[in-house]
Amino acid sequence: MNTAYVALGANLGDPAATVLAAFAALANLKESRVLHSSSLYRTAPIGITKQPEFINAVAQMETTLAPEALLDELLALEQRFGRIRGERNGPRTLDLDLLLYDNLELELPRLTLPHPRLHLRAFVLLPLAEISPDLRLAKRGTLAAWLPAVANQGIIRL
Ligand code: PH2
Ligand code: MG
Ligand code: MG
Repeated sequence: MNTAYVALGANLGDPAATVLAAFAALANLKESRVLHSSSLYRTAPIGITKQPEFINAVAQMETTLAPEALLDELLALEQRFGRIRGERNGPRTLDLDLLLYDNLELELPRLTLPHPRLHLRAFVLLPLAEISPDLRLAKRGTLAAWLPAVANQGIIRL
């Protein structure tokens, strides 16, 4: 068994309902189960700031799928939820990002682990810290050490 963390994000349609439905879909993924789901967070858009607020959350999963197989399942779920890939970092009905997979460090064209920006984003760090406060990141130390750096990013736990 392997432990994987998945970030959920949505800012089109009914984002809160989508993220809750996505948690349920993750729980039904083959060879996998959800161990912990974070609260939902309402978050200010990072990057392209002129787009609707996001709902974000994080799931801790247990899986026997290999990292790329899990990624394929996540991308298929995005499609099932009606994701249309438009502008990079633009609005989306559902974004599922693989954040961490055990302590694996991986650099593939389509998958970098740990997720290269996770420690810079309150919308990932806060839900992650909620469900796994003692987590350490490969080469980046504790989650807690990164929290002050994102304190000015607008985020509300719902
Ligand atoms: N995702 C992005 C870019 N910006 N901002 C927030 N608040 N939440 C996101 O999930 C998000 C973002 C690219 O995936
Ligand atoms: Mg993303
Ligand atoms: Mg993504």
